[in-house]
Amino acid sequence: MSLNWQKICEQAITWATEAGEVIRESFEDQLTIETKSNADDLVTNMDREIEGFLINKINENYPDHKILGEEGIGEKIDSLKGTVWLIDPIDGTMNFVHQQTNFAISIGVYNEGIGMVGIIYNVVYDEMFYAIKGEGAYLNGRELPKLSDVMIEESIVAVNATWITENRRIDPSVLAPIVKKCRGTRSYGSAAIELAFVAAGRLDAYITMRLSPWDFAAGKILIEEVGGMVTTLNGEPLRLLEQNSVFAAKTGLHERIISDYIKG
Ligand code: 2AM
Ligand code: CA
Repeated sequence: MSLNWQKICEQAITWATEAGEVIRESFEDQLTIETKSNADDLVTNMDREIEGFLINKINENYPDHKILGEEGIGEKIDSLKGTVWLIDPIDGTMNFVHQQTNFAISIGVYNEGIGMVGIIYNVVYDEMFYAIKGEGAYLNGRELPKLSDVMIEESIVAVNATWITENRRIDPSVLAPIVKKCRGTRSYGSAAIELAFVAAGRLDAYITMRLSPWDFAAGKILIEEVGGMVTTLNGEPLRLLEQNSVFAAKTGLHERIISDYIKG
């Protein structure tokens, strides 16, 4: 039986909206904050509650689909066969904890490895970004225009200062010239929001050295629907079951940054 992607998109929007309501109502409550791999890698009771909420909805409606979620409540998956939901209940947990803004719910649905539905809900701004493969990308019901090219001198590039100072993943001298050449840089602290903003044309490019599949699964679908590119920093296809560097941009800008700054 073929799946109804329109219905899946509508359901995912409904669940993300409900989850967002729960998160906004939780702002008054005391959070339980724990650290994971290191002192800056945070998880709260809300991350777990929202992941559980989404997994229950998916399981109730699509018991044969697989789910990969950041907090690992779903099963471990090692292949993209069938239909796989990649979910991040709160992308930008540090923002959620410290600022109560600039975090998102990210849901990507892949079928046999192909991105079919992408949802990013910017919870505090009540901005629902969504796309169905081949049907365009939308923000709160309005279709997002196709992206047009821009010269680097007139571009806004999202990049975290981590990657321009000494770090374990990239020589800072690779990205520093891009920072110098572009019109301005921004960093929102939520990969999903940064990817949604590239799709919406608010950012021209986004570069980061380490994201997990649930951080970029939905954003990749949104950006590709408006004609943008999402690859590793070297321009290779993203591996959906591994951590990757991620480089998202308008198509011409993407090609020129790779040829002039990354491989140049
Ligand atoms: P998170 O809040 O869901 O963990 C912050 O710069 C962005 O990078 C956020 O989207 C954050 O997602 C993600 N991020 C932070 N630490 C990460 C890690 N160790 N691996 C992968 N992604 C990470
Ligand atoms: Ca998260």
